Order: sequence, then C-alpha cells, then structure tokens
Amino acid sequence: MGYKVAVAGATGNVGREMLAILNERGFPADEVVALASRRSQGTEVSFGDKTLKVKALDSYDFAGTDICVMSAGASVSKEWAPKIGAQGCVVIDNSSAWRYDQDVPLIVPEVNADAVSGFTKKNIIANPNCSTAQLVVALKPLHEAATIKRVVVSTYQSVSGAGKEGMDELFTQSRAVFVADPVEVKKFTKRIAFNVIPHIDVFMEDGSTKEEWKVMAETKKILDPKIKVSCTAVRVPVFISHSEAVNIEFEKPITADEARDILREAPGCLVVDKHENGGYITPYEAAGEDATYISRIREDQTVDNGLVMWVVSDNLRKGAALNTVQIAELLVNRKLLKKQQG
Ligand code: 11C
Repeated sequence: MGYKVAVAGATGNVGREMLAILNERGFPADEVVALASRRSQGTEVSFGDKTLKVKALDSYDFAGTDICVMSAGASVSKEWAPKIGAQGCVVIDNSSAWRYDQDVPLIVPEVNADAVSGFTKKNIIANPNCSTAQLVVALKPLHEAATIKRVVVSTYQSVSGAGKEGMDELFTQSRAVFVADPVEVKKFTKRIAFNVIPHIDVFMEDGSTKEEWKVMAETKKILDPKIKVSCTAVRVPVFISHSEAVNIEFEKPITADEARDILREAPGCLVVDKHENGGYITPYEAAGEDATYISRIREDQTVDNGLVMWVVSDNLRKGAALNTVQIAELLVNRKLLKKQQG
C-alpha cells in the first residue's frame, strides 16, 4: 500500500519539479494532491500523464495525508508546517523557515541521512538552500578523507533561484536589449541581462547577505560546525543551475588526483574534469540533471593542503525538488513513516 502525498506550492518552479520528480522516480504514492494558495485554486498541473487540479492549502484537511512536500515560501511554511505536522503528516519543507531550528533536521541524504530521525519532535524536516545542497554533496567525501578546516566559495546563481519572476525578468530584459527597448528592473536590484549582481537576499549587519549567511550556517549544521565558511553569492544571467568556485583548506594533505578518485565514487557526484577545451561542466549542461558535477579540480598552491574546484548542479532539482523527494524516500526506506488513517 502506498502513501498519500501532498505537494504544497504546486504551481511554482519547485512545486512543479517536485511533481515531476515524484513521478519520474516512482515514489510509492497511492494519491498525490496538488495544493497552493486560494488564488491558484483550480489551476491544472501535470503529474506524469495525468493532470491534477490545484486545491487550496488553507482549506485542505491533512488527516490521512502521510507526507507534505512544501515549497510555498517561508511565511506560508511558518504558519502551516506546524499545523500540518500536528495532524500527523510529515512536512518536508524547502523554505528557510525551519532550517535553523534545533528541533528540525536539515537533511541532504548523501551527507547526513542519519540525522533524519530527529524529525519526530515537530514532524518537520528542512531542505537546505540550493547553493548549500550541491556544496555539501561535494564537500562531504573530501571532509571524510582529509578533514576540511575552511571553505571559501563564490557562487554564480541562476535566476530561477528567484522563482518564475526572476526567469521572466532575464528573458524580458534580454529581449529589450536586442530590440533597443528600455530595460525595466523589477525583481532584481539592478539589470540582470548581460550583467552580474553581487547581492542575493537581504543584507545582514556585518555587510554579508542572507544568502551568504545561509551557505555558512547550513554547511555547519549539515556537515560539521567546526568548518569555517566564507561565501560571496552572485546572481548571473543563467536560467537554471547554480555554479560555485570552491577553495578548500584541509587539515591533512590531499592531492587533486586523490580528490578526483574520491569524488568519482561519492554518492550524488559526477566528475567531469579533462584538462582540455570543454572538459568541464557548465550550468547549461547541468540543467535537468540530478548530479552534482565537479570539474576543474586542482591543488591550491597558495595554502598548505588546499584544493580548488568548480561545482555545478540544477538548483531546482538537487538544490530543491530532488533533495526533498530523496528525503521522502529516506523516510520510506528507513520505515520512519506511519501510515495515516484518512
Ligand atoms: C536564490 N538560493 O538562488 C536562493 C533561492 O533559502 O531556499 C532559495 C532560497 C532559500 O535566490
């Protein structure tokens, strides 16, 4: 007997991807329900070869629903996740609302699967920020091998991280540039077409942005609180996939060849690293794929035990929807879900 699964935020970029991935991976669901705000009630979304009519989240009765995968934004999640969890339905939430709560596990299955069992306090599990997910997938096997002391990461984040409005803005501005129309700035703080913007999310007191803080705080929670992380997060005119240039300082020596071999065997990682023209992955190629791609692995000559690498992944998949579905699979595989009576 399968589970009853609700997808909350089903009309958004990530919600649609969650539906696609649940179907693609044959998640053991008897019934899948699409939920969104009242405004989207009645909208149709695809689930494999079926079409689901979106129901309103605020009038849906969660009794009998086993899992709710949610990507509806932090304020909706703050309000709804505890109510849904209290009804016995496990919430796997893609927003930042619960990530830093010590009673909520923050999970990337390839990295800290064992921590998932802590979900029972609130019936909520958090999914990390997209730029963190791909980073920790690549760091974990190297940390096991040589113990990471410090990471300096510069991100090159696609506009889909800012939702459909971000994608529309890149498209509209690019077209405006080509036809010599005025370029309108709405979603981002400056023009994104043919430009890059060193600012994602709000500013913090110390001059860093919330996105940069998230990468630091989440890496510590998922991987190891002892690792020091410095991040500069940059929006780039790419539709899908985030890229990261990552400098790592280790306690123990590790060569680029050793790192390449370790990463080749690591879950979720795919090494594409030929020292020739095109022998690396770009965001365009990673879009629609599940792997965290690692290229340009080399020794950093400026520090002891240092490596540099280039990490790329589809931010809507591993960075969001895929990781959420993998967490749901983890609950099923470890028999941690109690079937609800509807
Ligand atoms: C971006 N990483 O690219 C953000 C989107 O905390 O889940 C995801 C924000 C989050 O704008």
